[in-house]
Amino acid sequence: MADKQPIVSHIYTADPSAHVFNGKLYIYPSHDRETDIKDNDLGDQYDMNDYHVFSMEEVGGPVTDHGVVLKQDDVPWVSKQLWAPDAATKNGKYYLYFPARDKDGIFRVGVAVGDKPEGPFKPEPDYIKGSFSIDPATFVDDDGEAYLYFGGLWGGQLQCWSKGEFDRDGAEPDKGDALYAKVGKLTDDMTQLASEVKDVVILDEAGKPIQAADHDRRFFEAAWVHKYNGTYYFSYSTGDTHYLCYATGDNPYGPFTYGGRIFEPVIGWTTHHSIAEFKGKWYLFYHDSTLSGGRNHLRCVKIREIVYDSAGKIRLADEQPV
Ligand code: FUB
Repeated sequence: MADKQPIVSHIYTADPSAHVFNGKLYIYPSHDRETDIKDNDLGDQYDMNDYHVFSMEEVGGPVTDHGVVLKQDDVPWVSKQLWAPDAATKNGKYYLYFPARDKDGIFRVGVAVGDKPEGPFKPEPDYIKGSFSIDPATFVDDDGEAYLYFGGLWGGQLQCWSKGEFDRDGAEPDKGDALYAKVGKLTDDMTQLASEVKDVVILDEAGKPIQAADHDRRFFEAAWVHKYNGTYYFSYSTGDTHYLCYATGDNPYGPFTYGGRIFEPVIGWTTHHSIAEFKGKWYLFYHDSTLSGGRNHLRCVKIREIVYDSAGKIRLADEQPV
């Protein structure tokens, strides 16, 4: 089934992280809002200040908006820009992970805890120690171990951390190995990193790290991990070339080998997604800017079905194999 309509049109939504909890599909998106801030490469126009949660019984069926589940004013360490969130469950609790700028303007990842998938969520007083940059994504493996992935270039500040500490003037390299997303195991209570974060290395078909100049394939932002048939899929956005790509590996840390493109550029600058199985079918959750007539910072979440071929390669269900 292909569904190219926004899941909701009463508010702007983006960066959808989808999970199935208790047999229902939940989507944790960014909540875009109007602003007078002009578009720039740091993404200042993405000036969001709260989160809503959505749920549905069927893809294409009615969508419930559970309202505001967390807002900027409730998080003591945040100064602005509540960007792309994700959620996870463990030990009967639900966790909302979110990036935002701290009081020094540095992006960090925070977590808020709730009793139900639809929130509300109570934020921890400080950000997750050792976290930085944007776009947190969680993956809970079959053995119950949970991992936090994060990172995003340019406005997401990943390039500011190349030397291990924050350097406001850090720049994306134009040659050599590309910068990597980060991954760390979460503590059993899901609120801290259990260890130092590692690089999520993406290799090409020849086993060599993807190069910084390879803008069609290098990691930019929007990390997501899912597992299909025992294989770990690390998917991401290439940013300035606007593709959604994936790479596969045999464990949650990688390395991952580049596997191909899932999605071509959408209307709007950013592209950001998640992938989840619901009622026996697999779906790509993504956004574009069609609802606002193409305004980059006013986006809408949509859903498309995906399929895997016999080699595990992903394609959209309604597109012919190439
Ligand atoms: O929504 C703000 C930022 O735009 C996200 O964090 C990025 O992934 C991009 O979609």
